[in-house]
Amino acid sequence: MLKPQSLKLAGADDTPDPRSPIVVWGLPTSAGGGTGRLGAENGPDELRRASHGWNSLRTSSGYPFGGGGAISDLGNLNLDGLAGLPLMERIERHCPVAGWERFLLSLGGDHSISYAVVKALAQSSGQAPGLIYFDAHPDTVDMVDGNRYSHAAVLRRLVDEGWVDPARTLLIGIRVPEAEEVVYLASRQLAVITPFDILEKGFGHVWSAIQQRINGAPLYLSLDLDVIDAGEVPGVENPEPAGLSSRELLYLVDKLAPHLWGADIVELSAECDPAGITAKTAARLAIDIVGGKLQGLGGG
Ligand SMILES: [Mn+2]
Repeated sequence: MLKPQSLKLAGADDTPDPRSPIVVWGLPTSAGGGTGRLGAENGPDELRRASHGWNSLRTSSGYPFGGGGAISDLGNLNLDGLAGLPLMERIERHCPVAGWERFLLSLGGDHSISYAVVKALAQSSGQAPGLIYFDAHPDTVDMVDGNRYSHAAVLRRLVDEGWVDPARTLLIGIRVPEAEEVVYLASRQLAVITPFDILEKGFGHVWSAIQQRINGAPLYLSLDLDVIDAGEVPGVENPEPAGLSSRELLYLVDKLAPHLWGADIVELSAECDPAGITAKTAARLAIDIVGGKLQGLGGG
């Protein structure tokens, strides 16, 4: 069901081994979207392709890595024709990492995939992670057109079903919540940092809020590319103005990466990315995540 392929994330070993400290897989679907532009099903391969745009691999803060068998890209899971609950169940069933025993980077796909991945990891370990959620949207509507597993409902499902720890959850970059989402976020006391908060309080404030959630239990990063300003990333399903710059996001992700236990990068829609800039930005984020994690593990 998992199709190994010749196109791999830069730095990944030629021969994938699911027991590697860092495991990468692609979840090519746009079935959880549908409120805007599509194309997220090509996201995993477009990100992989863009990751080969540099001659040598180093994180944004300069840590060099690559080779040595530490990173395995297992390919894409076939999700053709699936939507809603059956789509989630397919992802959960084939999740290549049990518990938090090794680092899993999932390449979306629209944001709905995060529900299935986080649920699979939390369920198999019995440990609900803290969650750093970079997104323009809080993804906490109850359902979209009857779909409870829409990309706009993913965080609400994770919180309500207990697959993440709400006290260790932090939303960053939120700027266009729906009315029902404002009510929901307050009712669950979920912490939100908006781009205007960042403007007023600076990045020291954001980093200390992140640091409060690093301690102890597992910490998961879910990274919706639309957290970045629409002017920098046209290739997402729902681009929004007034977002973070890629420089700001890479700064935070580079610092955060060594502390992570799992991550995803979602919503890359190559069809709306004529100059390939969104794919290149997504690739840099992936490089900072796996490179920073390797640095944290003391290898590479
Ligand atoms: Mn999202």
